[in-house]
Amino acid sequence: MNKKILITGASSGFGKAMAERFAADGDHVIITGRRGDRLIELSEELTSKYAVKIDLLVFDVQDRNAVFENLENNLLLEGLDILVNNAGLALGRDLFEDADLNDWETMLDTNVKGTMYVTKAVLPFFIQQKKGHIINISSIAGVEVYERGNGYCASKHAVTALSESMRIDLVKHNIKVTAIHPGAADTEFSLVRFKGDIDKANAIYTGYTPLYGEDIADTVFYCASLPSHVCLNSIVMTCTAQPNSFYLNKG
Ligand code: NDP
Ligand code: 8X3
Repeated sequence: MNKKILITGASSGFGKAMAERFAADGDHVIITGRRGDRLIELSEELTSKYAVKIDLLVFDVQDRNAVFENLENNLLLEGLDILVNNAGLALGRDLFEDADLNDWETMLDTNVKGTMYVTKAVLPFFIQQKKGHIINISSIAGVEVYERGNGYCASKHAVTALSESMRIDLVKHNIKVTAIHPGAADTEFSLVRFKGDIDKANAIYTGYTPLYGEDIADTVFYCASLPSHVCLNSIVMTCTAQPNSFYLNKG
């Protein structure tokens, strides 16, 4: 496609798979995250495999100053075609009354404020060039709630609301906004959610075939490949065994 794309949270999971999908297409990919060592490794791997330009920026999306220092007026972003707001996380799977306030704050700061800061910092490039595509990775948890999902579901419902709001406000600048809502996908997501408890994390993905990062990457790539007059506004995607946010057919 010969496009320039910025992907947040590319050191693992969906973001890493997206970086590879777009690099395989010959696109210029800018990858971001907090773990710089992983980004360097990915950048070297993709550059040697696909002979494409990969740039990396290391910052925490919760840190408003760091977001603007890295993105605002950064000439690397001139001619940017696509921003994927993917960086995010869940922490805890507790009943509302037991949930940790720090977990709630980290999820809201990362998933909601991170998406707002990054988009705001990148937006002047899209407005100036009168085109752009923002792809927000929300979740099925941003469409339906489930038991013990409280803070995470709230954060992803906010990402869904922001996506719809951005689509209305930014249409005059010819900016597309797509929200993707994946169900259970086997990445480091559950390991993070269960704070390193590998048995709990693995149990989430046993007894059925979940989504994988490549499935989300293919969907994002498809959305980004449509003609300029076509916008996929919202996509809910799950593995076949997951008919909704709280039911999984585990055989
Ligand atoms: P991973 O844990 O594998 O990847 C999360 C990515 O987000 C990492 O690259 C991580 O990088 C980055 N990230 C997290 N916090 C921050 C931060 N404060 N600043 C910058 N980057 C950050 O999970 P997934 O790939 O599964 O998750 C990607 C997105 O998809 C998330 O928004 C998640 O909520 C959403 N999602 C996941 C689903 C799933 O079942 N896996 C389903 C639906 C949606 P680093 O740690 O290096 O900063
Ligand atoms: C991640 C999917 O179902 O764990 O967003 O909330 S779920």
